[in-house]
Amino acid sequence: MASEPNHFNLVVIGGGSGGLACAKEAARLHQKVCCLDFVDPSPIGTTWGLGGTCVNVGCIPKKLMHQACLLGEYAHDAQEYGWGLENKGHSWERMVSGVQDHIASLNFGYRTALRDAKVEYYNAKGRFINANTVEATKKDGKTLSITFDHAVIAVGGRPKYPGVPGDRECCITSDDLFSLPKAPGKTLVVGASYVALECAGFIKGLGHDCTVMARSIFLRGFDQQCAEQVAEFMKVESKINFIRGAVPTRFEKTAEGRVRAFWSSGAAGAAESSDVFDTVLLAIGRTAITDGTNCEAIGIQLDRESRKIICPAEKPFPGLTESTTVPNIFAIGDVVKGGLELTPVAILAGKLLAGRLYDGSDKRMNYNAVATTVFTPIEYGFVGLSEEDARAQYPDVEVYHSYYDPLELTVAHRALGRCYVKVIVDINDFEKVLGMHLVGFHAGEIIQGYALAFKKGISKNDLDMLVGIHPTSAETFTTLVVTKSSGVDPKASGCSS
Ligand code: FAD
Ligand code: NA7
Repeated sequence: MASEPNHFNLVVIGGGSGGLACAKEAARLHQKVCCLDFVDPSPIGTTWGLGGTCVNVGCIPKKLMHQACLLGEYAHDAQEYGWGLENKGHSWERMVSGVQDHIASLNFGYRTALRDAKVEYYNAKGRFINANTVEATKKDGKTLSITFDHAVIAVGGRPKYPGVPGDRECCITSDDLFSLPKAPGKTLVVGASYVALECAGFIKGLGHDCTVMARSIFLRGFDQQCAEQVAEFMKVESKINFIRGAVPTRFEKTAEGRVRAFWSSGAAGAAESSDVFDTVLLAIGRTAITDGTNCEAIGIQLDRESRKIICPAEKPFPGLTESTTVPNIFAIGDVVKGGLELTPVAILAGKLLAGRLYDGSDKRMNYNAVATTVFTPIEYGFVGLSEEDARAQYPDVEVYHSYYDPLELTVAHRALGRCYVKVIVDINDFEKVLGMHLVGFHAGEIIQGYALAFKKGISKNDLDMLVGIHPTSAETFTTLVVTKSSGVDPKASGCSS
């Protein structure tokens, strides 16, 4: 069979973070591999190249625009440090052009990498016909039948719309924001999680009036003390407006081409409020785009609400797997129910799966203790449990914490009293560290370093015995003495003692 032109050992549906990693690794292990990638345009017509969400409409443009926002802050700091800088404002168009040029170079790099790896790539949408056949439909409507021994579903997700009148006609999502041809202007961001707060942060930081509409808590699932600190910073220091306890009810285009947004508390009969915005960004979560693959029809079980793939445990291993309910078809990345919507998770899961299928490896993805960072105007990085989860899972928990002022910001007199670290420990297990959290600057870089130690298993004493690098923000983890239970004020106090 393997010699037939349209038969492959492995077909990967989805050329994003996970799919590309899995396809390249399988090809490196001498398999005949095909990768299909296709992007349906957003309701306003935005589309993009090979590489998936992270490269085109996720991590990469988001971090670059966050950097653009930080540079504005640094320009302010620079003046306090004596630099004579003239602030001529920010050009959205110039930033978008630079960001999109970089993305185009990455798209090209991915195509070249697939060619070099000898992975057959089709810019085509994959749809299962049966458990060994996929139909690939190209942009021009031409179809190709492809058969396979194994398939991997790595189709990721797309932003949700709330389903209220005018949402698709009047609003944009993160799929559109990073290539928006002109500056967003006065913006309403609907949603209060990761994507909503990050986008609101850089939109405001680049000089645009910005309002966040939160229907309930900030950063659901994250440590709530830290989440509140991030939101407080955005409100007080970044001067972002917040509407809490509200959901949009409808959107209308005005005669001037702006958008009137209506909202209420969501309760039946609740009064509506409204305001006019240049841009409304919906960031209310994502839906897995598994329906386009017809996978349910061939026996793959999906979660009804999220459309994510249910991956049953692989005996004798407990926990999350990449196996679907069809034995020769697997799932990785954002489509896995109960997984983590993070690029490095999709990549490692894809590589490890290829190793298990084609190299006799037994290495499995560990979805626990994955470090991450929210790139809001004050960043929030963590690894391990939130304080809420630690207290729910362990009977005796202590929290060591401290506010700190990064030295660099003291001369600039900026954001003082806002940076915070906390370490959560299990009192009954020699103060084993259960979670490490940092609200501050360069949080991603700092937490990435500590994440390895955390994964290996450390105690509070290990942190105390670690000699810090002075003067850094990261060293605050090595000097924590104030416990929450003591009630002592954890405010910053100059050089760490
Ligand atoms: P994707 O990268 O989404 O790739 C799936 C690909 O499959 C897409 O190209 C899609 O068009 C294609 N496809 C879909 N259906 C078909 C089909 N039927 N046939 C062929 N192709 C198909 N993660 C981080 O780790 N750090 C961050 O800072 C971060 N920031 C983010 C910011 C934003 C705004 C967003 C939206 C996400 C962010 N993420 C971040 C999450 C990260 O982008 C995803 O976790 C990651 O891209 C998931 O990879 P994947 O391979 O599962 O899917
Ligand atoms: P999340 O993490 O699913 O969060 C969705 C947010 O949107 C959350 O604040 C929700 O509030 C809110 N929401 C959901 N539905 C609505 C409606 N109908 N109206 C108003 N607000 C709503 O999604 P993100 O897009 O932030 O992140 C998804 C992943 O992408 C994330 O894990 C990153 O890795 C990348 P709630 O808390 O439910 O009240």
